[in-house]
Amino acid sequence: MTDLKTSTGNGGETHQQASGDAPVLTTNHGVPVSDNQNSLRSGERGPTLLEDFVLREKIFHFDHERIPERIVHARGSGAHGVFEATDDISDLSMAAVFTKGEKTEVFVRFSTVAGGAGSVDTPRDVRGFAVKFYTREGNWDLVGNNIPVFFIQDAIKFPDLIHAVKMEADRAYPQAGSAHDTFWDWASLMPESTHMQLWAMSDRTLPRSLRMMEGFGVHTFKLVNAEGKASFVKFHWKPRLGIQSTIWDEALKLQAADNDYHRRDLWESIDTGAFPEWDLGIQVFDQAFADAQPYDVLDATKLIPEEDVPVRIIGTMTLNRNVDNFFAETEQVAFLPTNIVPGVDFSNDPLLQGRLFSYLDTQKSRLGTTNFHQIPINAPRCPMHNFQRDGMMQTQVPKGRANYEPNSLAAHGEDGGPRESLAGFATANAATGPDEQGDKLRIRAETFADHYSQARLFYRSQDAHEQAHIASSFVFELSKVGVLDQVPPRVVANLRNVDEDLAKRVADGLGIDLPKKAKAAKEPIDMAPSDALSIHKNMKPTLEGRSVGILIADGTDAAELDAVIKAVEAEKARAIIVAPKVGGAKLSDGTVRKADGQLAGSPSQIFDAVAIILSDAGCKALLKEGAAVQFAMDAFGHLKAIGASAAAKPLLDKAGVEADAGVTDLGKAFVAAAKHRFYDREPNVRTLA
Ligand code: HDE
Repeated sequence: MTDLKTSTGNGGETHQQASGDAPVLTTNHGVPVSDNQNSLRSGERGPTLLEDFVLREKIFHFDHERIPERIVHARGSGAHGVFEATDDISDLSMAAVFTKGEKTEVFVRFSTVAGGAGSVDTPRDVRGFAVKFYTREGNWDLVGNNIPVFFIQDAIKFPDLIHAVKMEADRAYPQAGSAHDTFWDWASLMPESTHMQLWAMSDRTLPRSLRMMEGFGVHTFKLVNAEGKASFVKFHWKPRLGIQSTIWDEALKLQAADNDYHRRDLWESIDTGAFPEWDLGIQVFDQAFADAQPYDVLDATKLIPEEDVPVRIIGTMTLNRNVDNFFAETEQVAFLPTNIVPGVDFSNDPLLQGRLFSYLDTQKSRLGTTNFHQIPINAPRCPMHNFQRDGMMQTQVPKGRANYEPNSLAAHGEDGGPRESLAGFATANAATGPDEQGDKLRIRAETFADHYSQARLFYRSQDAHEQAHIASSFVFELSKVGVLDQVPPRVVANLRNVDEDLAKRVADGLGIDLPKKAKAAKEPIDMAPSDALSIHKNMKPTLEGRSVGILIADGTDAAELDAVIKAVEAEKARAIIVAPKVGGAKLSDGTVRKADGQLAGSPSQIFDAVAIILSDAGCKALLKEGAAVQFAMDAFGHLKAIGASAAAKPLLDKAGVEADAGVTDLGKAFVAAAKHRFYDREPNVRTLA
């Protein structure tokens, strides 16, 4: 128990002196500190002394608290958890992490890509989905994204992509968004980015929650079994809560309402025991399948439709513990695609091959030392021995003389150090294809030349609402292109190769003439649409893990309120009470019900559905409250269910809420409606491209 005695110093400041079990405050070198309020000075009003090592150490350490932020994926949120293998795949991989029933500790970091560490959580952006498995055979890092394809085919283009998308070099804006000149200038000149552009312009880049996103390893990897037989594999994470996204206007308003919307949502879910879960799935295929496809499986701008190779679920990941310290864990975690274990191997995907260099290199720059693997969050949980020595911030103290190998020190009774083992990678480098070597060339295979067929596949697999969102996003983003008039037509010229209707809608939305179709390096083909690529076709009608905002005011019926709370909680959702004053509202039965949020700071965009429970007098008072009108108006505009008491009708009318399937009374119909979004309402509330 901390037991602190408080005394007051000359200036009236508080001194807390340790006694009992409270630890003594010390310097970094263990010297007790008697006074943490006053620096050492010559006389009461004299100069501060250079010899004050307590002051100097404290300020010195503070001055160096920041480390370079990640060049990409700087803004992230992390959590600990466990992965449990649920299927036997020993015929495919010898990795211990996949042994049925095996539980492996994991650390996950989700991130946006373009923004800085202090940027907001909800811009339109790809999300990183990086998982470190601390397996008993060493760390395996699956460093993926929430989109299964990437903008480029070759790592050599990555610096250009990132320079173009991040804030512009001279003016240092915009922060965290692609809606600006340089990104679209670059993208319009890179037809290979078209497929990913379509994903980026879809609602995939507006996740409702990190807990409701899919994750993808993106590249083709290999699994290798104990006989050395290799198979190709793509990794998928499927969220147990279903995929769900917000819509653009909602995402924009979320930025204003809560910069930390996703970070807070992840933290609070874990904190309240609603642990986020994903199933790990694999698509496994062989060289014969790869050879038969109209795309190259080594091309990271391509996916493999789940209808062609079904996703087989092989395990479940549960995030069950928040970090103890953001910096020590989430900031210092270092993911390395080079971290693989026996039984998992790389393919020759040229994007993956480039990543294998980049991540190791960047950690040295970010964390300052080649010994970053010793930081607790990065250290393997299994034993680790080798002959690497010294370096900055070395924390291990190896004993003896064995820092080289081979050696015969053991013959003299000395510790000779570790030795190689065939349990390692002897069999893991099994080749999969016949053409894995050849002449030294800077060249791209002809099989990488089709940049449009899968973009078309993606677009045509979406429902009508999703297509309208994609077209509208292109219009929005290209409308933000300033002086570079040549850029929007160039994007639309590319889109004509994807889908003529999409191109027309974008041109029309921009108010420009339809440009000539861009010349395709290879004519696109029509692939069979894949339902797995649509969010809407895969949404789960559920309230689990969601939240319902309940707007009340003085006079709200207590029984009605309690019934809604009970019904919402029965669905494993959170019921959050919003009132004009955070102290609460005086209900019909005379009791005061405390609010979870004040109306002005709890707009409806932070909830999945809203209930508005008002008395006649309460409603009358709220009619003059802009935030209350906006609460209803935005819930309607963001296609959410609205359950309202009869007395709340004037507020709904003022907010322009029209009767439809999503506007209900407070009974069972409300909870049923709250499990959905009402996309059919959208044409009534906004014009989409
Ligand atoms: Fe990354 N990427 N990347 N990336 N990436 C980084 O590594 C890089 C790529 C991804 O939460 C950096 O530690 C290159 C694809 C995630 O800490 C850096 C290329 C995919 C994270 C880097 C790619 C990703 C990163 C910056 C092209 C999806 C955040 C800080 C060849 C499969 C990990 C760091 C975390 C981070 C380089 C392309 C995912 C600079 C050169 C494709 C999730 O090393």
